[in-house]
Amino acid sequence: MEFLSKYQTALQERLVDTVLVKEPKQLYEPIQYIVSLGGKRLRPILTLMTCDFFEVDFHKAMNAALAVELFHNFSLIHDDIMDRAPMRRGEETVHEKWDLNTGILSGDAMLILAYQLFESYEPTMFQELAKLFSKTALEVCEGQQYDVDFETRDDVSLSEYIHMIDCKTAVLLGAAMKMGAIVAEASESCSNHLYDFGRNLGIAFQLQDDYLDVFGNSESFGKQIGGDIISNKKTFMYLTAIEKSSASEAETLQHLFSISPKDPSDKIETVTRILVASGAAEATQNEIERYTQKAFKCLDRVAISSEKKDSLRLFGDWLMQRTV
Ligand code: GRG
Repeated sequence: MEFLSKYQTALQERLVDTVLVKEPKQLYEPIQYIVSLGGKRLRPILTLMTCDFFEVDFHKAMNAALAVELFHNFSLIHDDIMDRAPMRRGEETVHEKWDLNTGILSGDAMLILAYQLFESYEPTMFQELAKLFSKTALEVCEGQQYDVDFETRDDVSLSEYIHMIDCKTAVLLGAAMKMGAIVAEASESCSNHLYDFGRNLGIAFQLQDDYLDVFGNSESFGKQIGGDIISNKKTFMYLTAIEKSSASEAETLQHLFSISPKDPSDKIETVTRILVASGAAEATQNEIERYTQKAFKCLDRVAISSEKKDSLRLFGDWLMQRTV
């Protein structure tokens, strides 16, 4: 993805400066640590790219892009605490490397730092960006709560699941793009279509994340494989398998998702087998494709050149072929 390198380079330089360690080190080192572990930087790239596509210097969107990436990294620290996850981006999670309280406070500081970055915009733009950011952050919280609630429910529907990942993951991709459009002073209609593009792509992206959690490679994916199975997460793939399996296989799945064995390897193996045999794994891939195409459709009424729309489609296709 050659055309992304100019955004990546500019972003990396500014990110390094944004997370410099100062006193107290215990607060700032974990911030530098999580950010320096890398990641794909999808969300800030989307912000910069969107601004650029409206022919406005993308550096103008840099602080909004940095805010989105800091917010994303903050949410990863807190998510890993809530999930008791040992690994992130192939390395120890913040709460494992330091401790729980450090993860909570450094995460909180990142959220404030993210808000602070909007202060560089003039009042009208600041208000628009901050408003979108607050709305999005609250939706992410709602999504996270639904996710937690679903762990103890056995009647979650597919549409409830999609609503949960829309809130937890997709709205941030949509907001990242809309922020680029706001900075570029694009029309409201264009900004909203790009928001919808990002949101649909975000749903496809989270479905892909769930798929990779089972079928990915732990080294390239950077997380423990089978983590969602271990923590009994009722993903789209699990819910589809329940619908598509025979009564006895569905019962096995339901039972396995009600226990937490010390050694989860047999559980992971059986669940994985049922996910494939029931056709749920394939159905999830079809759903990823359906949301990706839905996202592409949103580009029809965006006033940017067809060449730029092609770049966004390329980006979407690349995202859905990822193993990371
Ligand atoms: C918003 C106040 C407030 C609290 C946050 C913890 C929490 C509440 C929400 C969790 C949100 C979350 C972590 C969703 C998962 C999204 C997701 C798919 C993460 C992985 O994204 P990638 O693959 O990661 O882009 P990299 O490592 O590439 O940056």
